[in-house]
Amino acid sequence: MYIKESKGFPEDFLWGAASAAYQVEGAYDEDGKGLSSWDAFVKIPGKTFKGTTGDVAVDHYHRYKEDVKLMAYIGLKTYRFSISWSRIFPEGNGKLNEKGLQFYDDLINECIKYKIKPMVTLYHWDMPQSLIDQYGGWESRQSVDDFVNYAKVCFSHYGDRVKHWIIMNEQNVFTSHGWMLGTHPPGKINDLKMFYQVNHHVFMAHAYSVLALKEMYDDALVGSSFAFSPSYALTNKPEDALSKQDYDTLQSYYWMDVYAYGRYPRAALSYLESLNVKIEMEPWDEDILKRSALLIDFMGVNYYQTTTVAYNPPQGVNNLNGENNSGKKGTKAVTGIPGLYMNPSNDFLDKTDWDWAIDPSGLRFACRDITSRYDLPIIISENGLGAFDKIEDGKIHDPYRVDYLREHIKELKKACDEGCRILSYCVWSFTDVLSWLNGYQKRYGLVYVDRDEEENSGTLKRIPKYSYYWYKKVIESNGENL
Ligand code: BGP
Repeated sequence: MYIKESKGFPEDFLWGAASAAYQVEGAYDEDGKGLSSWDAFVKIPGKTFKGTTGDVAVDHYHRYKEDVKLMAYIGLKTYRFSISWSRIFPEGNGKLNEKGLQFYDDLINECIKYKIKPMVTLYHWDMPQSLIDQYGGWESRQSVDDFVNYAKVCFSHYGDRVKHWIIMNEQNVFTSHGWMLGTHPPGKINDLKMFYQVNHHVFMAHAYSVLALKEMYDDALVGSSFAFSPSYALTNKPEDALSKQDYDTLQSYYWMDVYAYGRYPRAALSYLESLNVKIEMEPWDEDILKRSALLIDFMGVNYYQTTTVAYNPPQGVNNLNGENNSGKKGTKAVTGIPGLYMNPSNDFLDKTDWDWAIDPSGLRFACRDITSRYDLPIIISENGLGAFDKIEDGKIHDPYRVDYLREHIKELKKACDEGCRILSYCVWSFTDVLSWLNGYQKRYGLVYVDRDEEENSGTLKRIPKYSYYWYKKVIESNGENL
């Protein structure tokens, strides 16, 4: 849409950067923390790139003060981080761990000291292992009660200082990797029934948490973050357009509709019925989902790339996992579900070394789509570039990351001009972090961390990259100086 004059970003826009507990904290068994699903999963040979773990990660647990100080220097307005459930409840339920509570108290207070608003994610994939041992984790309905109990403890303990809450991070990603692709815990492959059942439990955990938070703090802002890859039809053949609809329904709206409308898309339910998949629900679930949908304040969006969709005949591509986890460009395979759709590469777009399509306009497309469909404010809770960064003369020159971020921010600004209500933009990630399946070599940070795949490698020293200094100017100019 051509808008004559840009109004730019709103004055109170929250420029941020993000992390997740498992990817940065380390200290995996310190101060009473229980093991999480990821602590256990990474120890299974062959599950992660070169066997990398988050045992030490980038040691944020011990170095958070240094990290927050670096955030303060560039004037970061918000720091998005996640709480590790098994630090608060080592067993997931039962006994509370005061030292775990204290860690996040300290981190939150440190942020506030520098006027950085803490934006807290409650679940960024590290389920307490004990709950998996007790009853299969998310596979059991019991997980809903235990999650909501954990959520309430966090709300009542930190809610006086934390205004922005993200309940779930990328429910679509952790459930599909966990129960369809077998690449995240619990490592199950093609367990379609359980995949949808688990999702229902996670939706209920999200919904009850939203209701609980609003009862305690009606001025809190709450939502969940969705990994949104908007799609383009490969051609204007009607069958490609319909496959795009199937893709959107099953891969995007299936989650966002539940968060925002409190109901599953009808086409998805019909499809599941045809596969004999029936989601077990309590009679009151629909009502709870609807009530929570009325209360969410934003749609959280983690945006990295768009997807291309083409019709896939019943005898066609049958491949759920095409991921390139090595960083060897051009090794991603085409994925597809026979009879529904396939996802060929988009020849109009450049790719990262991990074959993620680089598409800044996709971010604007995502915001426009959410605004039209749900009319909700949006928090961009992640966006960034994974790359091989090299130190030269003690410095990291990453103009490619600046280009990536600049182009995405430009498109975001256009989305604001087009009426989207964007509240915040968080770069993934503040420091370099452990990439779940890609080790330490896939770096996203504005700040370099001296370590690689080997445990106890590197000094863990923090070195601000060129992109860090660039982002400082972006924040100072409220997105005008790009
Ligand atoms: C999102 C996750 C993040 C982060 C990011 C980059 O899916 O929420 O935790 O990891 O993607 O992904 P990757 O590390 O696989 O490159």
